Amino acid sequence: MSETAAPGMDQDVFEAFLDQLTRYVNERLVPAEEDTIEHDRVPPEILAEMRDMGLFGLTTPEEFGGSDLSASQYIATIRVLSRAAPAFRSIMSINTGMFTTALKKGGTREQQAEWLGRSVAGEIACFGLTEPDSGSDAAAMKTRAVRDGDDYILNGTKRYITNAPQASMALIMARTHAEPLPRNQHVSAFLVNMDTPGITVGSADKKMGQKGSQIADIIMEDVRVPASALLGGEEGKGFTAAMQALDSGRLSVGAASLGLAERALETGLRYAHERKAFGQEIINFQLIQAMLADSKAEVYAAECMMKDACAKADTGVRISLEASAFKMFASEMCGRVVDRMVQLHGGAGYLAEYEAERLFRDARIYRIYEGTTQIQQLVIAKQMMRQYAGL
Ligand code: COS
Repeated sequence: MSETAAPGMDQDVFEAFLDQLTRYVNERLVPAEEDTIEHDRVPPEILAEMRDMGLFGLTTPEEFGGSDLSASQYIATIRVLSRAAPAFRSIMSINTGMFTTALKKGGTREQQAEWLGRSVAGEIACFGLTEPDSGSDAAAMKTRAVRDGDDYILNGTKRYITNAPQASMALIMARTHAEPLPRNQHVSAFLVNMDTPGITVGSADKKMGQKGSQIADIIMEDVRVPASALLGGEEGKGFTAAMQALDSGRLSVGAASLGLAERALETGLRYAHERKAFGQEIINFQLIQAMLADSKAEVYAAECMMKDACAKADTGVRISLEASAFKMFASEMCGRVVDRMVQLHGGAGYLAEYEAERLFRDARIYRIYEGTTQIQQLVIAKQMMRQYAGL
């Protein structure tokens, strides 16, 4: 049997990188959270540092200037980064997750060279799938792309688009057929410069949490792009590209949920050692211990799922079931953990002064974006039915 090299970066080099990143997260990003939240943006000097560290090129092949991490390495990196406020992951993870995945799996070589090169250099990307009238039912999108000579003309509105205000590049999913086609082949994907005439970005939406990460509408009115903008050079591949990108994006949201849950648990454990009630630290009370223990066990379960799903991804097989299962469990788990940590804090848990309150708000979106828990259930069940049918 021939030995195949493990995918990704040399493991020793990767571990040294992860140690360095862990220090950066604790010593630089966590102290920068207040500024990030107050001004609702990642501070420019931190963004520059993140670019210099190569964080925008984590998943890009070396030939295009990236580090070509394996899925296991990349998702481990996202988990570490997600111990700090979510904005730091959000600003780079559309590049390294959905945008890069779609290009790697579906882009032509010319498209990869141009757009992955720009992504590695730290130009910010966004991913335009959701619309005012289509979220979970992604294929029902209304945005149209109509061929006009050597160009396509795009019209439509994309909604809740992470990083839209900062992005210079977008992957926009649009209908190239007015009527639905089997397997959603009416959808195509386009690589679009955000400064193309006809594109307007709405003002950033006010959200429950995740301050520092911005979302907004992208409005397209007669946006003319060259035919070379069509991902893969072929119509009808956009839905598959989006779903493949989401498989990767869901691993990333699972890891973000895990990182946030770990942070919340540390906060709770610390508070339980400091806070006194009935004459002693509350950590001595078994009902407090139960909250911590249940949370720890669930964090551990999510960690095991993450490692297993990523190990499968590293073999190159389709991991829709595992990505959805991990994303669903980890995000729901994170919701339970942050809720318990607020409870453990008592009245203090409801105050903005303690970070348990922010973590509670920040966690809520993980059960919704990149596919709600209910959508993950559908994906998992569909894969189970396929396996049952022997497909
Ligand atoms: N990998 C490769 N190809 C895929 C794929 C994947 N993960 N998922 C779908 N496809 C392709 C396949 O060709 C599939 O046909 P087959 O199943 O016959 O092979 C085709 O796309 C159609 O897929 P499906 O039948 O699953 O499409 P549905 O219209 O039933 O929609 C859901 C599926 C609902 C799961 C999908 O619309 C979805 O994920 N919605 C949520 C969108 C979302 O997460 N939005 C969040 C915002 S984006 S950041």
